[in-house]
Amino acid sequence: MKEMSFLMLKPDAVKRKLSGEIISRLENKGLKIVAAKMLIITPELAEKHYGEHSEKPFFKDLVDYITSGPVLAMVIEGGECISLIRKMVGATNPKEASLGTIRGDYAIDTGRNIIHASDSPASATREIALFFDDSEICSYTLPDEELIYEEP
Ligand code: IDP
Ligand code: MG
Repeated sequence: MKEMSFLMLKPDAVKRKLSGEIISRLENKGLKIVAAKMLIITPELAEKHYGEHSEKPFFKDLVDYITSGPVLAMVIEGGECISLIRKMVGATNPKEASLGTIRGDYAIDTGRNIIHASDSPASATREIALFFDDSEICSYTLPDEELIYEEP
């Protein structure tokens, strides 16, 4: 089943010039980028996005981190892509993330773990709406979709 997920390259990924590497992994997997924008998140938006963590001891550091520079926010579409992208991203603590995952390959500390991805369909819907208008999401077909999917 085709799903949309929200994915965000955090400021450390952008500043470390890892955007291309990470986007290539998504494209090579067969996933489709249907929306993308670079922005500097306001503290208000950061607090909304990470609202579930507002009582955690690391919340202030997290808001400071995510607002410290530009992020690349994206909507990704693909078959069961919410759980798939979480697997590609790897564990929250990069030291525990398997090698071969994005965090496992490119990050070391939890507070600098370079990428965000929605963890459930409900989170994906909420996060996409926080960052994108419906009109910013592009509906299109990749020329090789029939090579990637058994069913159209
Ligand atoms: P996730 O990004 O893998 O979904 P969450 O538990 O939702 O992980 O935490 C959101 C973000 O908060 C993490 O990606 C990380 O940047 C930060 N974070 C989580 N736990 C800690 C911590 O113990 N110390 C510092 N930052 C943390
Ligand atoms: Mg999370």
